[in-house]
Amino acid sequence: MTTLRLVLGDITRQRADAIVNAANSSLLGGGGVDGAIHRRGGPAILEACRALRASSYGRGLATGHAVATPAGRLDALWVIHTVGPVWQGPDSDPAPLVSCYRESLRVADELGARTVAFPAISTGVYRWPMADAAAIAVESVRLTPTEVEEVRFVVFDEGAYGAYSGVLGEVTGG
Ligand code: AR6
Repeated sequence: MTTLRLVLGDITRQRADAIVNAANSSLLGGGGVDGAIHRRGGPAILEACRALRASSYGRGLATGHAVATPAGRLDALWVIHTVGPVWQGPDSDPAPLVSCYRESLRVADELGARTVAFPAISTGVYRWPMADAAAIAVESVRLTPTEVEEVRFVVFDEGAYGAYSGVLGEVTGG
C-alpha cells in the first residue's frame, strides 16, 4: 500500500530515497526543478548524466522515460530523471505524462527506493495546466503497482497545492 502525501515546498530540500527531476531529453540541465536540483546537488549529478549520455543514452532520454543517477549533496540517495511532455493545447496526449510517473516508480522499485518525491512534472516550462497535470499525477501513481511506500508530491505554490489537494481528497474520500 502506497501512501500519497502532499507538501508545499522546495523539492531540493526534501529527504527521500529518491527525488524525481523534471528534466529534458539532453539530461544536461535546465531551469525550474532541473536547475534547482543540479545547483543544490552539486556537480556529481551532472557528471553522472554526462556518463549516461556517453553510454546507454547517447541520443538522450526520450519523453516519458526515466533513468536514475546518484543524488550528490541532496538529502537523497538517487535522482530519477524523467522527461515530461510539452503541452500542445487541449488535444495533448496525456500518455507520456502518465508514463513519467509509471516509469519513475519502476526505476524506484529497481533501486529499492521506499520514499519518492515528485515535482509537478510538465507544469512549468512545459506549460501543462496544473489541474489536469495534478489529476494525471495522482491517478497514475494510484494505478501503478509499486513497492514504494510513500509518494510525496512536492509543489511550489498555493495554486498547485490546491489542485493536488482537490484530487487527493477525491481519491482518499477525505
Ligand atoms: N521545488 C518544487 N517545485 C518546483 C521547484 C522546486 N525547487 N522549482 C519549480 N517548481 P519545471 P517542466 C515547480 O519548469 O514543466 C527545465 O528547464 C514549478 O512551479 O521545473 O517539466 C528542464 O530542463 C512547476 O509547477 O518542469 C526542462 O527543459 C513544476 O515544478 C523543462 O524545464 C515543474 O516546472 C521541464 O519543464
